Amino acid sequence: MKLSRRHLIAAGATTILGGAVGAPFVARADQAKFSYKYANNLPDTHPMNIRAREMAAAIKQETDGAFDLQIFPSSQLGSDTDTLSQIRSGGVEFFTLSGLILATLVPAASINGMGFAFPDYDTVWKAMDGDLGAYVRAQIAKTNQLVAMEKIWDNGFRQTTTSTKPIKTPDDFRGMKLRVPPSPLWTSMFKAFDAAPASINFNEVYSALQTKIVDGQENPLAIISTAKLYEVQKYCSLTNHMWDGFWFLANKNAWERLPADMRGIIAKRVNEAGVKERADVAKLNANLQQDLAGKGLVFNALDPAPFRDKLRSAGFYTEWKGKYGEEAWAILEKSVGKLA
Ligand code: X2X
Repeated sequence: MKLSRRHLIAAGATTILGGAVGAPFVARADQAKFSYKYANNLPDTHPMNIRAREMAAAIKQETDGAFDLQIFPSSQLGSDTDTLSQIRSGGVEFFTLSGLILATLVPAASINGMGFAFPDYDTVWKAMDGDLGAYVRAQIAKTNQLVAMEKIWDNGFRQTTTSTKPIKTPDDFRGMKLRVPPSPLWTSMFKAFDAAPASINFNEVYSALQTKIVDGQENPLAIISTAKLYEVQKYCSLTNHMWDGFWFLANKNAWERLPADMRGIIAKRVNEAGVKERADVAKLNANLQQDLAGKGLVFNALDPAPFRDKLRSAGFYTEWKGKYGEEAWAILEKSVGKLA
């Protein structure tokens, strides 16, 4: 048999492949059967993303490489509003979203953000790992599009920053142009303080503050620090006006497509990472004040009582009790005491 040049090249190629025996096989075995996207709106340096990376590595290892979680921080896949649409349709498989923004789809999900309701973290975790969290997750499940993992991740108690003046009494909010996340509860609360709230997604907050489209915004210290909002704000008033957390959401179809044992591994690792993230954020929020003051933010504490009184007299609690309904409101008040 006469060997043509083409045959020789082909034979050579076979030999090269042969010489690398095992390599293509290993590559195939290592290839994830499932590659899911997880989107979030926070910087890479926030504990949410640090714990998520750790969690993704643990899941990969425990599933022998069969499940690969790709993390997209900093709203890389779109604003929260966009990403909420994407997770509903399955364009994104996982998303951590503030319950208050999720409330644009599941109204009950903003209930933990009720103004001046939660006094401390102990009360928060008791409620969110207990009846109140279970109630909200059941409402999320009713969408038939989303599934919420059991442990809500911490965003934190929200503080108010401005470029104009500190907030010391409720009247200081009067007429203030304040960025709020897109959610009826936020708009309603700051309107009750006679402020001028503007709904802006988080991915546009830094530039909205920098260009003075708004005077201020409100977020926990861990975000003020990691998103460098201190660069474009002067005052930080410790309003602690609401507690906010992130539900770790899955697209329901994508979730149910996974084998049950894989779902078990993922849920366990996500919840475990969430509990670690809570500790990280609480620690940051407790320790960042000094650090941020060093970067130029001027801090003040305040008495929350007049703020709560103002909301009460503006009819804010009664209005929201009507919106959430008796059942949900009773669960909230069982945790935090009487509001309305
Ligand atoms: O948008 C915000 O301010 C943030 C990052 O706190 C939320 O996700 C609600």
